[in-house]
Amino acid sequence: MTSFMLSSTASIHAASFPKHFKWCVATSAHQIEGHNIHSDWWEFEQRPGAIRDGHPSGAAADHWNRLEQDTELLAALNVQQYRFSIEWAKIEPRPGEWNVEALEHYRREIELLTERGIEPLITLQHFTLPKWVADRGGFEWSGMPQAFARYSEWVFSRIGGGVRDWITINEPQVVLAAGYIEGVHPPLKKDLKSVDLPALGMIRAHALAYHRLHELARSRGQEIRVGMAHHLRVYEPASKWNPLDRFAARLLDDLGNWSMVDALESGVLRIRIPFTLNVEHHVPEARNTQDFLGVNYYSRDLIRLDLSSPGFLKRLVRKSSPRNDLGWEIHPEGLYKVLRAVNRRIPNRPILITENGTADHRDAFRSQFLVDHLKWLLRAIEDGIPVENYCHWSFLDNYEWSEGFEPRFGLYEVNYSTQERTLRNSGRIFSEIARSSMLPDLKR
Ligand code: IFM
Repeated sequence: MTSFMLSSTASIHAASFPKHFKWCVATSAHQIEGHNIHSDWWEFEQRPGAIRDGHPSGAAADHWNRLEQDTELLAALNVQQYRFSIEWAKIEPRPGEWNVEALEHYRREIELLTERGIEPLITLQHFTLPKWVADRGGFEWSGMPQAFARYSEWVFSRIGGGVRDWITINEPQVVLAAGYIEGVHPPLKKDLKSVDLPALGMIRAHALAYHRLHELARSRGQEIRVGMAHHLRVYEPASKWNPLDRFAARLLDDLGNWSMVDALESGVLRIRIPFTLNVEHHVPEARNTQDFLGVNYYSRDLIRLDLSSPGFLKRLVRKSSPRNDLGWEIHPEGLYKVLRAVNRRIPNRPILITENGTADHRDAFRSQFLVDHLKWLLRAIEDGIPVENYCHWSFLDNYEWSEGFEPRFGLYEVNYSTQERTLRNSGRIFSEIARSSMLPDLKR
């Protein structure tokens, strides 16, 4: 096992991050809080075979009962910002029935953070839905935009007074791919054509919530920003000499990376999948509804057109490339490529890095991953790309959806038998970077 240490010669990367740059770590409610019993995921996890390691989320990292201690651990990372999600299924377990205790819990969480000078960055929907919403069709349900906007307003009007930045929906691209194409997340559909309705539902839900939150904020004289967290990947042809691979990579880039981003700019959602789907939805209320762009970056896929694969595409990783515990390619330059692509598409819009991290249960390469990605991020900032922050995924180990508890993304290790948290070496390095806003040279 390789472990990385901060060099005793204090060799710090010459350039440092801008003065107001914010260091942040991220989580989502279902993955850490535990007992999300009124959600669609809770039900899904009980099915045999649903979760790779066979474990439902249960108590997860028991964060619900450890707010005080966990906030201390957050503060020890020297972060200025914490991205977390509010759980709709806990706030509104049945239609129109508002759980005031759950709301009070999140109010307290915001208070604890604020007392320590940590700014909350709130996600309103991160993969899970209340079961009653999922039973009505989730994002395919015509009442979804109203229901989501009503929930968002309820939260904002009661506990949003001190919160500036709001993320409506986390990774719409992953919800569509995993839930509607690959069929590994609820609602377990496996049909390329089925992405049309939920994609439209997400755009409408976001747009309605965007306008309602802004109206409310205006009426209170509060300044807020609202956006989405987009999962952006690098898609490159498996062989750059093969025009079919180039075509396939381009297609996936348009569809996977940009269809939702563009819809929130232009108010037009275009989904083009050859021989399958060719639709254009006009949603004028969605035009110009991202005050910032949330970027979740993890990896690169090399794309091969392959008629025998589902969707006619194969995702490959070059044999020589480093991979994480989940087999994802580690491609730090990809963060730079993605940021350049965003800034070319939507020049000068504030960008938040809402997630970046890796599954590394031995903490063998996370430190190097972190520093390498941050070097490329710094280069993007030096190029003038307006990136305001960096949220590392994740603050602590958590429930990795259908992969269960095995993948370890945390700066803190969690022992799920005792719920004990231990700062990893990479966590130490992160906290030093967050304190100094400078990059260390790591020695092995
Ligand atoms: O754990 C997830 C998170 O919920 C969404 N973005 C990717 C992370 C790692 O897979």
